Amino acid sequence: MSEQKIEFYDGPAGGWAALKSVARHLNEQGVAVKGAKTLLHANQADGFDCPGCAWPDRDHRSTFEFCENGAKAVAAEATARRATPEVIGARTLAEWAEASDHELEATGRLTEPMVYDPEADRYRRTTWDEAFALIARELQALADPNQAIFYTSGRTSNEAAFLYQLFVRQFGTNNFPDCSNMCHEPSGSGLRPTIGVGKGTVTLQDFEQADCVLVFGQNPGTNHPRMLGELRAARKRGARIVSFNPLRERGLERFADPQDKLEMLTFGSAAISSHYFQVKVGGDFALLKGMCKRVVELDDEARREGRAPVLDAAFIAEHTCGFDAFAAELREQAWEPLAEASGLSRAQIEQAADLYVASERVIACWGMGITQHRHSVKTIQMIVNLLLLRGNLGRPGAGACPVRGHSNVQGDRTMGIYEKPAPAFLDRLGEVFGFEPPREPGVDTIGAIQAMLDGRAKVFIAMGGNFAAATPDTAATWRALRRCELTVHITTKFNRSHVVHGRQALVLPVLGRTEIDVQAGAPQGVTVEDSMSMVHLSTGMNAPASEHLLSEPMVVARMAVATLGDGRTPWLQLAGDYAAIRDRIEAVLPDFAGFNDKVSRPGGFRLRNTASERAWATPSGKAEFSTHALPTDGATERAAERRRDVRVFTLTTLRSHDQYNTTIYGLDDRYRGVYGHRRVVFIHAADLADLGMKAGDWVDVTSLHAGTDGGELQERRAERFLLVEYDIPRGCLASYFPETNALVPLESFALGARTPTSKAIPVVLSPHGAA
Ligand SMILES: Nc1nc2c(c(=O)[nH]1)N[C@H]1C(S)=C(S)[C@@H](COP(=O)(O)OP(=O)(O)OC[C@H]3O[C@@H](n4cnc5c(=O)[nH]c(N)nc54)[C@H](O)[C@@H]3O)O[C@H]1N2
Ligand SMILES: Nc1nc2c(c(=O)[nH]1)N[C@H]1C(S)=C(S)[C@@H](COP(=O)(O)OP(=O)(O)OC[C@H]3O[C@@H](n4cnc5c(=O)[nH]c(N)nc54)[C@H](O)[C@@H]3O)O[C@H]1N2
Ligand SMILES: [Mo]
Repeated sequence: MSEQKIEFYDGPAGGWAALKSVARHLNEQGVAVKGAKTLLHANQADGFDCPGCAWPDRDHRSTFEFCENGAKAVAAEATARRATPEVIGARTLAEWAEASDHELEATGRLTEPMVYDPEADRYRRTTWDEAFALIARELQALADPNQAIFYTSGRTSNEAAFLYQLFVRQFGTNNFPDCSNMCHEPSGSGLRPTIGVGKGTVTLQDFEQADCVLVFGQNPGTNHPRMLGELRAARKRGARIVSFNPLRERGLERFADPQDKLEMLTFGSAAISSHYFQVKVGGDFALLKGMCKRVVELDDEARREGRAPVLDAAFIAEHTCGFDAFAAELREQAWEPLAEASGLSRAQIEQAADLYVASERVIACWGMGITQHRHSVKTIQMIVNLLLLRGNLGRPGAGACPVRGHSNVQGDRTMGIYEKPAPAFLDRLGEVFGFEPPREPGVDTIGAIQAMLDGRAKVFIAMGGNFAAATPDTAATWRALRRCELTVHITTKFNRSHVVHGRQALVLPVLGRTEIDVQAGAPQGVTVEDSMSMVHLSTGMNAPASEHLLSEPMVVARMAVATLGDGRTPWLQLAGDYAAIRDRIEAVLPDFAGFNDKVSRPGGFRLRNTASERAWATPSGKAEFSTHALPTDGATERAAERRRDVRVFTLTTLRSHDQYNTTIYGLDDRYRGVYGHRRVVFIHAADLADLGMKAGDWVDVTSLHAGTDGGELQERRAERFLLVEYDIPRGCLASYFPETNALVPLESFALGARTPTSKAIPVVLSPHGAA
C-alpha cells in the first residue's frame, strides 16, 4: 500500500516512472518472471491481444509494444494469487460486503465454480454439471424468455460472443445489455445516421498522415497509453495535437516513450499537445458548434473578398446533404451563448477553429468526456459536421476516431451482442441455424436495471464485467440484483457483482485471454476487433490459473445444451473447434468472407468500412449534416433553480491511473499527483475559497436530480471525499468512478443512446459529517 500524499506531478507520462510502476505491480502479483515473459507476447503475431484497451497495434510483428497499463492488465490476469472456494468461503457475504473493491480484486484468480449457500451466507464449491443444471432449471421455469437478462462486458472474444447471442436468441430474447451502453453507445447512435457506419473511419496509417489531431474528452496517458506513441510521432512530424479537456491531463502534455532508448537514457520527453483548451464539463457541444460557425464565417468572408474558399465545396456538393440549412442556422447563432456554455471565450473557440482550418488532414478523436452526457449524440454529430465542412472524412490522414474502451467491445457488437439487432442480421442468423429469432427489442443496461427492479426480470447472467459496480445509481442497481431469483457471473476475478447477488447465485471461473486454451486436444485461438475495425487472432501462452477452468465458448455451449438440448445446433462440437465457430460467423456476416483464412495471416484483416470509402450507407445515400440548436436544459442549471440556497457544481467521474474500470489495482493516480487515496474531489482554488474550504478538507457529496418534468428533486449521497486543488474550470468538479456511481440517477441518460450521464452530475459539497 502506498503512502498517502497529494503532490503535483511535473514529469512526463510514461518514462522511467512507468517502468518502475510495472515492476512494482509484477512483484505484488508474484509474477516477476512468468509475467515478464507473458508481456513479451502481448500484441504480437503469435501472441494474445492485450486485454488492456481497444487501441490497435502498429504491426503485430514489431517487438513488444510497451504499455504500462497494458502490463498491469496482463499482470492482473497472470497473478500468482488464487481465490479458491476456501479463500472465498472463509468469509460470509455480509463480511465480504465490508471489503473494498481493491481487496476483492486482490484475492486473485477464481479456480472453481461456486454456488451461494444461503444458510451459511457463503459461497461454496460446486461442480460444473450442477451449475449448468441450476441455470437450465431457472431459465426453463420462466414464464417468458424476456424474464432473463444476458449482460456482456467487452473483453469477450468474437467466438464466445457469437455463440452466446445464438444461445440467447434460440432461448428467445434480445435482452443484451452490455458495457457499450455505458460507454460508446452514443458514438454508434450519432455516426450511423450521419455517415452510415457506427464505427470510426480511420486506421493507424491515417495517423501517420494527419497534420492535425483533435482530442476531445479522452485521457490516453492512462487509458490508451499506446495512443501516445502515435500522437508523439505525429507531433514530432510537426502535426498539431489539439486537446479539449476540462482537466490539465499530464499524459496530454508530455510523454517519454519507454520504447525510445535514447529518450529514456537522457531522461528526455516529447510534448504531446500543441494546444490545450480547458472546456467546461459538458461544454463540448457549444464549443464544436462555435468551431463550425467560425469555419462557415471564414468561408463567407473569403468568398466576399475573392480569396480561396475555406469549405470543401466540391465534397459538400457531391457527398453531403443538409449543408444549406446547417450553415444558415450557424449564421443566426449568437456567439455569447456558445462562449457561455463552453466555458471558453469567443477568441479561444475561434483559435481552435483556425487551427482546424489551417490543417489539411484532420482526425477527430473522442472518449468518455464526450459520450457520457445528456447531449452526447448531438455533440458527436457536431464533430461529424466539423469534419464534413472540409471533407475530412474518407480520405487519407483524416476521419472520425471514437477511441473504444474494452479490447473487444466493438467486436461484440459486430457479433450481434445488441438489444436492437438489425432485421437483416436476424434473418441470416435464423436461416443459417434454422430457427426464428425473437424480433422484439430487448433491454439495455438501464432497461435491465428497471426490469429487475420491478420484477419483470428474474434471472441475470453476466459474461464478464462487474454490473453492480459499473452501473449508475448504485442503490437502485443493488436492489435490482438482490430481487433476482438467480444471478450468474462468468468471470476471472472475484468482484462486487458476486457479493451483491440474487436469491441463488453462481460464480463460474473461466480462462483469461493470456492462457492456453486447449479443446479436443488442439490449442485454440480467438479473434477480436479493435477500435479501427482490424480483426486478428489472439492465442494465450500461460498455463491456466486452475485445471477446473472452462473457456467462455465452452461455458456458453454447456449452458445451451443444458437449457435447450443439443438437437438444433452442435454446441459442443462448435466449442471444441473455434475455427468451426468462425465458419458459422462467416455464414451469417458477409463481411467475414474467408474468415479463417484471412485471420490466419499476421496482423489479421480490416472489416469493410463504407464511410472510409466515401460510400454513404444512409437513407439519402449521402453524408448528413445535422442541425442542432444549443440545448437549454442543463441539469446543473435545473438543479440550481430548485436550490438557490446552495452552490451547485457539475461533477465528472473519471478513471485513475491505477484502475481498470471497476478493477482497482492500486490507490495511486500518479499523473494527477494523488497517492494512497481514491476518495478525492478535484476542485478549482477559487471555488475552494468561495466555499470557505481548503484542500485537505473532507466533504460529503450530494447529487441533485431535477427531472425535466418538474417532479420531486431527488438527492443521492456519497460520503467522505478529500478535496484536492486542481487545474480545472470553475464550477466543475472531478472524482473517480465507481465510488461516485451512487450519485448518478438512473433516469438521467444520453438522449438517443441511453448512456448514463456519468460525466455531468449536479452536486453540492458539504463538510463531511455535517447534517
Ligand atoms: N488503464 C486503463 N485503461 C482503460 C480503462 C481503464 O479503466 N484503465 N478503461 C477502458 C474503457 S472501458 C474505456 S471506455 C476507456 C476510457 O478512456 P477515457 O475516455 O479516457 O475515459 P475517462 O477516464 O473516463 O476520461 C475521460 C477524459 O475526459 C475528460 N472529461 C470529463 N468530462 C469532460 C467533458 O465534459 N468534456 C471533455 N472534453 N472532457 C471531459 C476527463 O478529464 C478525462 O481526461 O479506456 C479503456 N482503457
Ligand atoms: N460513473 C461512471 N461509471 C462508469 C464509467 C464512468 O466513466 N463513470 N464508465 C463506464 C464504461 S466506459 C464501461 S465500459 C463500464 C465497464 O463495465 P464492465 O465491463 O461491466 O466492468 P469491468 O470493470 O471492465 O469488468 C471487470 C470484471 O470483468 C471480469 N473479467 C476480466 N477479464 C475477464 C475475462 O477474460 N473473461 C470474463 N468472463 N470475465 C473477465 C473480472 O471479473 C473483472 O472484475 O463502466 C461504466 N461505468
Ligand atoms: Mo468503456
